Formats: sequence, structure tokens, C-alpha cells
Amino acid sequence: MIINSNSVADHNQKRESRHRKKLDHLSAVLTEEGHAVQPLLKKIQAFQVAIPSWALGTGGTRFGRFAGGGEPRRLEEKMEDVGLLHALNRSSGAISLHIPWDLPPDPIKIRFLANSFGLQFDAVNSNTFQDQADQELSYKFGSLAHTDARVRQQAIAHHAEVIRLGVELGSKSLTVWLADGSCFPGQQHFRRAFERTLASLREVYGCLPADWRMFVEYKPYEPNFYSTVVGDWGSSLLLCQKLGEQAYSLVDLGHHLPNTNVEQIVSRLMMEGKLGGFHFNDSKYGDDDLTVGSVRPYQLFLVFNELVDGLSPDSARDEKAKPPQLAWMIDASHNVKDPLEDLLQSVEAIKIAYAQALLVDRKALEAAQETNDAARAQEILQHAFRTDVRPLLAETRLRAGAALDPLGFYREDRVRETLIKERGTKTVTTGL
Ligand SMILES: [Mn+2]
Repeated sequence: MIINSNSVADHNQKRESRHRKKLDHLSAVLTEEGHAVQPLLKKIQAFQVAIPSWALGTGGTRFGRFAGGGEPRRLEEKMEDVGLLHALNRSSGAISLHIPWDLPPDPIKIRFLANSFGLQFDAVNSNTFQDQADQELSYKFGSLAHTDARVRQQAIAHHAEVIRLGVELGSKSLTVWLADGSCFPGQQHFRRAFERTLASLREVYGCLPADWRMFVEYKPYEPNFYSTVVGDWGSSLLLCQKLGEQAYSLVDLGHHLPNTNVEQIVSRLMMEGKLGGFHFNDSKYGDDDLTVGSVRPYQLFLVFNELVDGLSPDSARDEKAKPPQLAWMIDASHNVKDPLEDLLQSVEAIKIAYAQALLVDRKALEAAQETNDAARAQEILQHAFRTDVRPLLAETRLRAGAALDPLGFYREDRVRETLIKERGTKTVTTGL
């Protein structure tokens, strides 16, 4: 399905005068506070969030999965869905593939299709957390950390293949998330498991083209419940430091134990020039499944506050601290909402937090920090957080030919109904 640009124009026309009033008011207030509105709009417009191929279908838990209908059946339809999101918000211009769930039958054709939707290929993701039908050895007891060298070799070869496919697609990075770990005390020797992982990752690292980056993602538990080989940012950073300058840590918001100060982790990794990318989601307990910003929007803002601080040119005190372009991606899988509606909400929440973080008065905040004025520091942060920046986001969409209200348009235009008509009610996305 292709979004009709005339319908978008009609949708926008109906809302434009109301939008104008809100934007004029906000622009006047921001200008008075010393912000230049046009550069802000430019930054917000440029901020693109990659959509993972596995978020386009309804996710599930181990108890069940309740598909919504009209979901993409194969890679081409997944790309069509991301193209659809991008047409509605002009902020989702990249897709992240998961191999082997999204094995491109013909990479050249897939690249051409991506081009037609204005999409780039973000990081490619490997999968050694489950066994594939044609696979010789099992990952039941691990992959890159496995005690058996033949299993490790099989997992290394898989990563090399993922990189090869990524090169054909025009991707520039590989994300490695390992399920390796143990469920019971004593099951695994911590040090040997780490050393085997490092040795395996060295071989994968050796397959990287010179202009590629490797992202090492960490997660404290699940599917292993006693220990995870790459369980925290410390282990990830340690691996990346040992691997070399093409290796970076990847922070998935949901991959932390409850109450972890994620924004401080972001600051530490940026300080070392080792933050490579971000997986956005939200959680109530320790999962990574809920819509970004649905439970803790203030935490999301605080994370962006560190990101904006770390990305600003004045914060780079030396060459090492200068962060490369970060990879922004959503990584959530939920079983209640329409996946496309959820993704529209997620992208909006991310960009709201980013825009609010751009409004933080950093000079005033530094002065408050240097004089230990905790109350003033809180006022500064929350003043930015409580600013309704939505008119800025809407304005960037209007200028880019996207919808003033993407979710509203999605419902008015009955997009899901059209997709169900095209694809049927009982569709299952590959990989889910
Ligand atoms: Mn993730």
C-alpha cells in the first residue's frame, strides 16, 4: 500500500490553522527564552529513527501471540510498512534487518525497493539465540561462548554471512546480541565463557569491512536467568575495548535491572567514545517490550539530555570523546497494539524527548551543578521536559510533506483495513 499524498495534503489542510496558532505561540515563547527556532526545526527534522523488521508484526509472549491481521508476510511487505511509516512522519527512513528472519532473496532488488521508499539499511542483526531448520549444531547451550569449538565456529560463520549480506544491502554496521549465559549456579565458568566470547568476537570483528562498526548489545537476563555472558554495560565496554576501534557498546533501554540509572551509563560510554547506538523501548519491570515513552517519559528525556550533552561539539574534550554518528533504533515487541500505530507513537516519543533535551539551558545547568544548586538544576531540566514541543515536530512533518497527525491520518485513511484487504486476516511475519 502506498499513502496517497493528496489525502495527506487534505488531512493537513483541515488542521493547519490550529497548528499555526500553537506553533506561533510556542515559537514566540522559545524565542523570548533565547532559542533560535529554525535551527531547532532543522535538527528535529534530521533526526531519523530506524525501524526493526521484527516490530512490524504483533509480538507475543511465551504464553501466546494474538495477530492483528494485515501484517507483512515477507521482507518486501515489511519494507512497504516502513515506507508507509516514513511517508506519514518522514522520520523513519531506515530499516534494520534480522538474519535469517529477513534473508533477502535478491539483495539488489531489495536495495532498489528500499530506494523507492526513501529508506536506508541500518544495522544488520545476527541471530544465534535460536536454532534454524537447516542448522547442524544447536545453540541450546550458547553460541559464541559455547564450550564446543564447532558450535562457536558455526556461530562465527553465521556472523560472517550476516556481514556479507549487509554489505550487499549497503548496511554499515552489525549488531550482536548474544543469549549466551547460564540458568543455574555452577553451570558455566564465568571467566572461560567470557574469554571464549571474546575470541569468537575477534574472528567476527576480523570480517568487518573497514568502514563498518560492530555494536555489542548487553542484557542482564532472559533467556538465561542466572547469568548472561554480556550482561551489563561493563562487560560490553570491556569486549569493545579489547576488540578495537570499530567496536561500540549498544544500549537497549529495556536491558537493565529495575531502577538502573541508564542516563549515567550513556554518559560514561560517551565519555569513552564507545557508545555506538541505542535501542528504544519502555518497560515497567525489566522487559524491553513496551512503547517508547509509554511508562517513563522522564527517563527517556534524561537519557536524551545526556545524549545531546555528549553530542554537542563543546563537550568533546579530546578526540576520543568525539562521538561518531549514533545508530538510533526502536526495539520493542508487544502483543496488544497495532504494530504500526505503536511505531508511530514510539517515533513521536523519541523525537519529543530529543526536542525537549535540545531546549535544556546547558550553561545555566552547568552553573547550577558547579554551585551544588540541586533545586535550580531540577527546575532547569523540568522546565525543558514540561515544554510541549509537539508543534515543532508537527511543523517539521508539514514541511516534509508528512501528516500533521500521523496516527490520526492512519485511522482516518483506514490503513490497517486496506492492509488486511491486501494481505488477509491471518498473516504471520517471518521471525515471529
Ligand atoms: Mn535490543
